Amino acid sequence: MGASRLYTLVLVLQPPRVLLGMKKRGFGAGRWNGFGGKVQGGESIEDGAKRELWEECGLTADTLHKVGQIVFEFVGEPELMDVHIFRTDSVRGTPAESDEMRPRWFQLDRIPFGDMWPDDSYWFPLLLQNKKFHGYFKFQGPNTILDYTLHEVDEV
Ligand code: 6U4
Repeated sequence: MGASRLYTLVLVLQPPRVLLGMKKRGFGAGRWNGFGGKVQGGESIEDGAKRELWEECGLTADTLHKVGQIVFEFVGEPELMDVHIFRTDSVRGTPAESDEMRPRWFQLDRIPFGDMWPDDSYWFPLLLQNKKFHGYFKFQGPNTILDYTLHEVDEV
């Protein structure tokens, strides 16, 4: 297994609520998720995360906290997805729909796991407990997890 590509994922977590976006097109369309995407050449991972948050729902975050890193393998795809996950509780602006995402607040006891990536059911509980984590998920297509590892870490 060879190359990987950097991605970001940002969760705006303001207990008792979390902001998710319905992905309207492309990879993961039809699922609720955090905001994020590919890191571009010349930008840091954190700057990429802030840019995607702004582009996808119009929010500005001054500070992001690293909470996790998950590598995703999709059987048949040559490139691994190396996803860096951030949390913030302070943002500026009002969530706005973009071409890519339709944002909506969810109560933490009503997170729509049935309409999210299946791995989210594993690591969201850690996020909500303020834990940091490293993970690896091997998918067969978009719905089936063949294998995974997930463990808490002190530093992401
Ligand atoms: P383009 O269309 O190239 O502009 P871009 O917004 O750069 O896309 P995109 O939308 O393909 O990137 O990024 C995928 C997003 O989905 C990233 O935020 C990472 C996230 N993601 C990918 N697999 C995931 C998974 N299994 N579980 C999860 N988030 C995942 O919770």
